[in-house]
Order: sequence, then C-alpha cells, then structure tokens
Amino acid sequence: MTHRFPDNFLWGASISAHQTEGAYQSDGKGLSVQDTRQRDNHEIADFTVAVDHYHRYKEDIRLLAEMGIKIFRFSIAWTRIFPNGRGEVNEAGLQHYSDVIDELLKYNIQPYITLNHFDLPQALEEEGGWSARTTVDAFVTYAETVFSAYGDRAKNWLTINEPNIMLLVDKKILGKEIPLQEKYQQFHHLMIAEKYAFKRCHELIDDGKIGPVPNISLVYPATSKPLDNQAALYFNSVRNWAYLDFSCFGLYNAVFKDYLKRKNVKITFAPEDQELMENHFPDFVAMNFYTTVTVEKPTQKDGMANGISDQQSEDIMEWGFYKGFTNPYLQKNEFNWTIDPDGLKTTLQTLYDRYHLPIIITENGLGAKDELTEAGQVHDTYRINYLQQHIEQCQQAIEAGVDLIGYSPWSAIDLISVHEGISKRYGFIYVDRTEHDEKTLARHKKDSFYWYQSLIKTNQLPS
Ligand code: BGP
Repeated sequence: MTHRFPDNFLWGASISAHQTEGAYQSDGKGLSVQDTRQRDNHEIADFTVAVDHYHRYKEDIRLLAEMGIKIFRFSIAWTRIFPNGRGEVNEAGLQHYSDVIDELLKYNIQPYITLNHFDLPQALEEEGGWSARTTVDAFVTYAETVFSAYGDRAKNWLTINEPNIMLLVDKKILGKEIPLQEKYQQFHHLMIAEKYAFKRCHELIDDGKIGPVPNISLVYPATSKPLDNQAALYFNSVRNWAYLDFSCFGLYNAVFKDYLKRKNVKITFAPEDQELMENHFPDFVAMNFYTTVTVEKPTQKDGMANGISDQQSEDIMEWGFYKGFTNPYLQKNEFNWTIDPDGLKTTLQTLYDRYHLPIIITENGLGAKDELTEAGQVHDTYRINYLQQHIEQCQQAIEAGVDLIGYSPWSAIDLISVHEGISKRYGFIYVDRTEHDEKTLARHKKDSFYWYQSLIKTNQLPS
C-alpha cells in the first residue's frame, strides 16, 4: 500500500550561513567565532570560501527549485548585518538576504530562517559571549532588525540552532571548553534571548511564526536495570527536555533543576526573566535529528572523569549521572554515528505528546565520503536508503497522530561539516572542492537529487 503525505506537507532542504557562504570578509562582514575558532583537526577546510554560496546563491536556488522544494532553511550571518554584533547596520549585508529571500519567492519557495547558527560575532565573544547578559540585548536588536527588514516576505523563523549541542559539545563547535557554572548561565541567556525572539517576532511580523530548533536524540537506558533507566531520565533532561521545557512551558524542569543543584550551579535571573519565560511561546517545534543515544549508570570502576566529546557517540560521561553505552542493536555510519530510523518515530511521538505543537524536522541526513565519477555523477544509494528509512518513519508518525508538518533534510548542497570538513558530505548537490583545494566549486546533481525530486513530485515514497 502506498501512502501519500498530506497535501501541504513542507518538503525542504537546509543549510547554515557559515558552512556554505564563504566570502567571510566581503561587503563589510565582521568575523564570527566560527571564523576564529581553534580547530582540533587542522586538516579540514575552514569557512573562508566554504562552498561560495554567498556568490552562487542564485545558481543554488535555481537547482533547489528544480528539485521541487517548498521551503528552504538557511541562517543569517549576524556579522553581515552587524559586523561587530551591534552598532551600525551594514546595509550591504541587509540587502544580501533581502535578495536571497526574493530569489526564493520567485520560485515559490518559502524561507525558514534561523537567526543564529553557531556563528556569534567575535566582537561579542570578546565581551564575554553568551556568558554576558549584554549579548542578549545585542541579539534582541539584531532579531528586531531582521524581523523588520524581511518580515513582510519571510513569515517563518527559527531561533538559535541547537543551543543544547553548542553547550554540550562546546570544544568541537566553539573551539573551547566552557566551565559548568558558566555553561548553564549561558544556557539561561540563550533561552532568554529565544524568549525575546518569540515576543518580538509576534509583535513585529503579521502572521509571523517562530520555533526553537534543538537537536533532539531520544535517550535509551542500556538495560532494564532501574538505575540505567534513571541515567536515561537525567540525560534526556539535560540533553533534550531542559531546552524545550524552557521554550514551550517557560520553566526549568525538576530533573534539570536537581542536576544543576547537585552540580552546584546557580543561575542568575534578571528581573524581567520570569515574566518573559511565562508569557512568550513558540508556534511550532523545529527539530534536528540524526540518531538516538544510549546510556547506563556509571559505577566506581568507570572513574570520575566527566566529558562529552561528540553529540552522537557513546563518548559521554558525567559521574553520578550517566555514561554512554554502545547500543548493540544499531548500525553506525562511516563517521561512527548510530543510525536509528525507528527511534525517529519514537522521538516524534514523545515530542508531540510532551508539547502538543506542530513539529518540523529541520535537519536529518547522512554524512558520507561521496565520489564524483568522471561523468560528473554521484551514486549515493546509501544516502537514499538513509533518507527513505527516516521518511518512512515520518509517515508512520503522521499516521500515529503526530502533527508533523514538514521535513527539511541536511543538507541542500554539500557544505563544510562542523567536525569533518568537506570530506563528510550531506548534500543533494555535490560541490567540486576538497579540503584544501577549492577547485572549480562546480555543482553536480547527485542520484539523491533525482530521488528526492521524484518523492516531492509524487508526494509519496516510491513503493
Ligand atoms: C548539526 C548542526 C549542523 C550540521 C550537522 C551535522 O548539529 O546543526 O550545522 O553540521 O549537525 O554535523 P557534522 O557537520 O558534525 O557532521
């Protein structure tokens, strides 16, 4: 039996600014923490040129329109609008995204715009970054500026990409470790900044809609031992629900509060925070999903070292709370990330039962080492299989009553992976470059491009 997706289902594709645009100092752009960050792995490409989407956005959008997408998720580089994070607006930067939006609308593609995707202005970082309350003020001015500039044409917004992963995997994403007390003060500031974004989007944009965009991985207990289940409860809270409970319920949940208390972390609230938390809410939840995580309760023999080295791996340890465990029932991709399509359905059902809001998947995809043939083709059957298995579970979730409104995989075009450079490709469109050779930067449609095009056209998975 074939099942069609709902008629208005939002098929899309996603990217972020710093991973695609390049042109890192063009037209008045300031530096962001992604331009300056210390890298563990110096073998990988940096973001100076990336895949040159800044100059080639028209070609990229034309290809994406040919693929048939209804929505395009991209982020604005804050440093193009305010090179120093605040102060005078850079008109050239403001014009650029206006042109991008117009180009999308020409093809009837709706923009879904992320306000900030890992690329905080370096000038704000030097004043304390998200540890400083003044960064919240700068963010609010930036958000108001782009809402006012684009809100007549762009109605759908996402706040701050994956604050949970940014804080948990700080070393890899930001290039430095943040002490725990500071990390959770940053959490508070990020989440308050998001509350302001909900408020100002609703005030400034007619019919404006906005949602949080965390990375959600359901956490499984390693065994049926009660203490493994408790480990999963804590990691689910610290990794997933602390963020969404703040966004959607306006509170610190009890498990997360207990975690903070046991870690001796104390959060400073500003006088306006409680009111903001309790009165401004999202219209939908956007979710990035790659895998699930499995944990057990650590024992004395595990030692007491704490650390989380990768968002998707078993390399997680917090003494007294949880420790990563290799799930023997799941396969892994070539970059060691577990693959769990069934877990996507369970994650969607859990999320929907918790928040009762429409859900849109804004990232899901397979990073792989693609090969371009001499004929300019890429036979990425492995990516098609991954997407097919996950989309099947989306369909099952919809049939099970989840209000899933769209699916926008990672990524529209090849881009520079946060951890692994251009060698780990995600796109439907291949970009001809290597880590250190920019080559032609020519675009080539992969087999997955044609597969996704046909899926969108028929609005159903091939039988
Ligand atoms: C998410 C980020 C993306 C993207 C993706 C894949 O956490 O929002 O920016 O990079 O993960 O991760 P990676 O690039 O490490 O493979």
